Amino acid sequence: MLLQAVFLLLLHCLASTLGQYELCKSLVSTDEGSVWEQYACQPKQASMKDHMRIKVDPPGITCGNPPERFCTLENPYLCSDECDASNPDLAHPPQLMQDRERNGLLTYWQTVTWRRHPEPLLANITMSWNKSLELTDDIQITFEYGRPTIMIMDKSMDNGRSWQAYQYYADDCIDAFNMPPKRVRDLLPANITRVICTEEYSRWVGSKNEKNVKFEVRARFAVFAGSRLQNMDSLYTRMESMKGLRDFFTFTNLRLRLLRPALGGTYVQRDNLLKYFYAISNIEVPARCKCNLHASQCLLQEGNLQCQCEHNTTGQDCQRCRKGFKAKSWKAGSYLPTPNGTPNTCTIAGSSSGSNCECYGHSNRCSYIDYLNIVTCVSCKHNTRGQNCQHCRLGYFRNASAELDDEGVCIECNCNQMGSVHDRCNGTGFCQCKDGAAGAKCDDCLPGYYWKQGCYSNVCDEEMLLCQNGGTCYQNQKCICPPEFKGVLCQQPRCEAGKDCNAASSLHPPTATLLLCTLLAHLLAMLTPH
Ligand SMILES: *[C@@H]1O[C@H](CO)[C@@H](O)[C@H](O)[C@H]1NC(C)=O
Ligand SMILES: *[C@@H]1O[C@H](CO)[C@@H](O)[C@H](O)[C@H]1NC(C)=O
Ligand SMILES: *[C@@H]1O[C@H](CO)[C@@H](O)[C@H](O)[C@H]1NC(C)=O
Ligand SMILES: *[C@@H]1O[C@H](CO)[C@@H](O)[C@H](O)[C@H]1NC(C)=O
Ligand SMILES: *[C@@H]1O[C@H](CO)[C@@H](O)[C@H](O)[C@H]1NC(C)=O
Ligand SMILES: *[C@@H]1O[C@H](CO)[C@@H](O)[C@H](O)[C@H]1NC(C)=O
Ligand SMILES: [Ca+2]
Repeated sequence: MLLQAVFLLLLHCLASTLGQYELCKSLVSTDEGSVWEQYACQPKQASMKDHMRIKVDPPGITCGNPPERFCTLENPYLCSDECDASNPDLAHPPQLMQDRERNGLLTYWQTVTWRRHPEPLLANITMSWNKSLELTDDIQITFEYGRPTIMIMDKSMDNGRSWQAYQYYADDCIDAFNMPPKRVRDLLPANITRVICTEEYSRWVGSKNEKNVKFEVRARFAVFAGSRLQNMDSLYTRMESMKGLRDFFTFTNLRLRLLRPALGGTYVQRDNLLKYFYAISNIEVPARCKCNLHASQCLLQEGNLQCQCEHNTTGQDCQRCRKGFKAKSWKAGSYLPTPNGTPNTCTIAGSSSGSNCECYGHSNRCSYIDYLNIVTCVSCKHNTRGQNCQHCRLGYFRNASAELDDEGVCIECNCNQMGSVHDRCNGTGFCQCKDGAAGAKCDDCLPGYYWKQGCYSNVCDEEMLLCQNGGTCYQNQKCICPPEFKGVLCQQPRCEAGKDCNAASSLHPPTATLLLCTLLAHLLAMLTPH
């Protein structure tokens, strides 16, 4: 008991001197010797601008090629400044947004001027890391010569395959985006992950007074952790419990869409378009690598950030268990219970709780079945089943290129409902087809059949089952006959031989009358007593 108390105290000291979750494991001595204790851990915050790749679009948007003059909003008639890409002293290439400025020398990327007005002056800045990151403080973009009056920040969480809006910026949110203006500090806790439009960073206050545009992270954290972030435990607890909160701060790429430059607080003055352009001197992105609480270090390896995974995990984000450590399925570490969290370590296959039940990482639980005297995995995930989660569920088949412990080991059969007998398939994914259906998934028809929510044999075609008497075959389903013919293949004339068939269309009223008369005659015959 005492030992435990001392140990906990020690841990607490460590946690408070190191900052929270900075330690993945430590060697502690117990009565049985030294053992590793494991804790939830995460890398420190870093300045991610050092690792970002910047791309600027469209290609000709950077100024200086050809060289051009520009003026400033504050000094609109002194247009002596020059941008020249071929002169290092006068060039403003994109990398000046992420350099480390020395000796107070301001360096910035700059675009061409708005000579083409009224065509909009548009520029995209795409920042990529090829790594999941989590924001730890405000993103801050520093604009020289005025902040844009309309701008969107986007983010991607899948290395640029899909994008979503992160925040809208405008001097008039209704006018630019038809969104009511909001400030982060006014958001309710439940609305903290909302994508808002803000006017705080777009209004004209003079280009030297306020240069920064922020994406506010600190103010969002403060909603849970207090104004001085004094209660981080409360934030970490929310990170675990509030849906979408952690993902809100997670990204792999950011994109700035600059839609309208600073205007100096007035309308565009067409007689001097050389004072309108974008210039960015710095983009600060304070974040940490997302390592799923399984690493305290994140290092550059072959040009890419990589979590240094502990807890027997692996992958760029420690998002998998290492080979041979898949007795349970992988889980992210947890911030709870504070202050040290839960590591959710991957354990060696076959060693889980001494029961020797291998579930290939598809289940966390085993259960002993008394009357069979076996231990079996419970609730196999990833569409597996069986005592060791070693089979695929019905309707799934084994992925030949995946190991048994791969999450993608079972592939859905995907049998076509109309074309197949049932939704099961054989070991190579072939479904069992109904008559006339074909293909691995039974979504095709054999020759001589046509598809109409299943396969049906052709009524007509261009070879054997020809429509006759000038009829045309409609999608193998029926013959469209000329008016004088009927029958499946239009083989039958509408009127029998010997009858008067001259006026096919005027035939109907007399026929109907005839029919009525015949009926009446029959009726009369039935009613008449003999
Ligand atoms: C900026 O990116 C958006 C979204 O992909 C795209 O629609 C737009 O055309 C891009 N603008 C420029 C100037 O490349
Ligand atoms: C992104 O990172 C992964 C994992 O480190 C690496 O395999 C891949 O080559 C990287 N892609 C680029 C474009 O650098
Ligand atoms: C918060 O979200 C609710 C809808 O979930 C919305 O009705 C309300 O206006 C929002 N409040 C603020 C301050 O954004
Ligand atoms: C794997 O995790 C166990 C604890 O479950 C630990 O004792 C062992 O050192 C780890 N192995 C490696 C190679 O990290
Ligand atoms: C089969 O497994 C491989 C290896 O894990 C994986 O890359 C692939 O996506 C899987 N195929 C399907 C259809 O899930
Ligand atoms: C599945 O069925 C297809 C088509 O009938 C056949 O070619 C394949 O060999 C079968 N695979 C297995 C594992 O039975
Ligand atoms: Ca700079």
